[in-house]
Amino acid sequence: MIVPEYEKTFKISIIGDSGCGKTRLLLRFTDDTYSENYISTIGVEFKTKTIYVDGIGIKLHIYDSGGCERIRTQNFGWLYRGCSAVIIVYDCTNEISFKNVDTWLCDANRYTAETCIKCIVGNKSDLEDENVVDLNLVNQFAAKENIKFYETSAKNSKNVEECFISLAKDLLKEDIQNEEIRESQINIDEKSQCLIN
Ligand SMILES: Nc1nc2c(ncn2[C@@H]2O[C@H](COP(=O)(O)OP(=O)(O)OP(=O)(O)O)[C@@H](O)[C@H]2O)c(=O)[nH]1
Ligand SMILES: [Mg+2]
Repeated sequence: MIVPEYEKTFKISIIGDSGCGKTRLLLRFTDDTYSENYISTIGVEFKTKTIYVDGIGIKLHIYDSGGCERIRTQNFGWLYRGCSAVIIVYDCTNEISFKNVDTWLCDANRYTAETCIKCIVGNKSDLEDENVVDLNLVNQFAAKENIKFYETSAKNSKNVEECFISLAKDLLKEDIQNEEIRESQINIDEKSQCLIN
C-alpha cells in the first residue's frame, strides 16, 4: 500500500504593503533562507511545504504577491480563489503599512469565503529601535476583528515557523469540524430517508 505523503491541502495567501517582507517570510518558512536584497514581487508566486501536525501531513500552498496598488487590484482572483487562510503582513518600522492592514483585511473579507482564517503579522521585529507601530493598537485591532497576531522577523526567524504551524493547526481543526458537520448532516438525511421509506 502506498502511504500518501500528505492528507490535507490548504492554500494560504500572504498579503500586505510593498516592502513589508512577505517574500522573505515565505522563503524563511519554506527554504529557511534570507537575503537583504529587495526585488519587488511582480505578479503572483507560490511555493509549497508539507508539514506534520498530530501525525497528519498537511501540504501548504503559499501564495505571495507584490504589494503595490496596481498589482494588488490585478491579482484578486489568483490570491483569493480557494484560499483557506490569509496572512496580512505589516512592517513594524512603517506605520502606514499597519494603517493599510484594514484595507487588506477588507479585500480578504470581500474575496474569500466566510470560513477563511485571517491573521496579522508585524514583521521586522528584529529592528527594535525602529519599531514605530503601537502594539496596543495592533492588539486592540486584532481583538476587535477576532484574529490572531504575531510579531515576526524573517531575518532572525523569530515566530515565523510558529505562525505558519499555528495557522495550519487552526485550518486542520476547522476542517475536522466541517467534516463532522457534513457527516452528521448525511446521517440526518439518511435517517429521514428511512422514515419516508
Ligand atoms: N530587518 C529586516 N528586514 C527585513 C525583514 N523581512 C524583510 N526584510 C527586508 O525588507 C525588504 C523587503 O522584503 P520583501 O520580502 O522583498 O518585501 P515584500 O513584502 O515581498 O515586497 P513586495 O514584493 O514589493 O510586495 C528586503 O530588503 C528584506 O531584506 C525582517 O524580518 N527584518
Ligand atoms: Mg515580494
